[in-house]
Amino acid sequence: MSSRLAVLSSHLIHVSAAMASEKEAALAATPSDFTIFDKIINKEIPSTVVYEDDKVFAFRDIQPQAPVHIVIIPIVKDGLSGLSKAEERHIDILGRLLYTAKLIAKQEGLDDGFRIVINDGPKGCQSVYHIHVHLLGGRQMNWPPG
Ligand code: DGP
Repeated sequence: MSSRLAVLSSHLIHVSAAMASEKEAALAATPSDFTIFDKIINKEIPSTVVYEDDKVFAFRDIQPQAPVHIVIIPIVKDGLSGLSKAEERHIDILGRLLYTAKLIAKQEGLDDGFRIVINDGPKGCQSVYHIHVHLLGGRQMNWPPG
């Protein structure tokens, strides 16, 4: 199989996982050093990029849960597959992700509020093991969350 075809077929497998319920996708996910988000950063897989600098990359979620749903990730995750793996050296990455979320919320016009979500592990419905922040907005959020 050509490498391009291999990338495409692994993406289709991943997208179909994303189309299953979030819980099923989370249970199917296996932590690995290299994830689909590396392909998105490298633009091997197209995405709608909303923000990019030398440390952070942000794109629209393929399965939006709100009118605005953006995934914000560090370009170098430094072993930070999820929040539960955080060590003190990751403080800069974690702070940068949240600060960038605020910048993007402003850019998206979410002046009346927004929600930040970090899913962690199978019970937290994490499906991609590259730390990421979800920025959701453009509708009234509910509490408690599901
Ligand atoms: P989580 O379930 O918290 O691990 O969030 C991962 C999110 O990533 C999920 O909401 C769907 C999104 N996602 C997965 N694959 C792709 C993709 O190929 N493109 C885009 N734009 N988003 C993706």
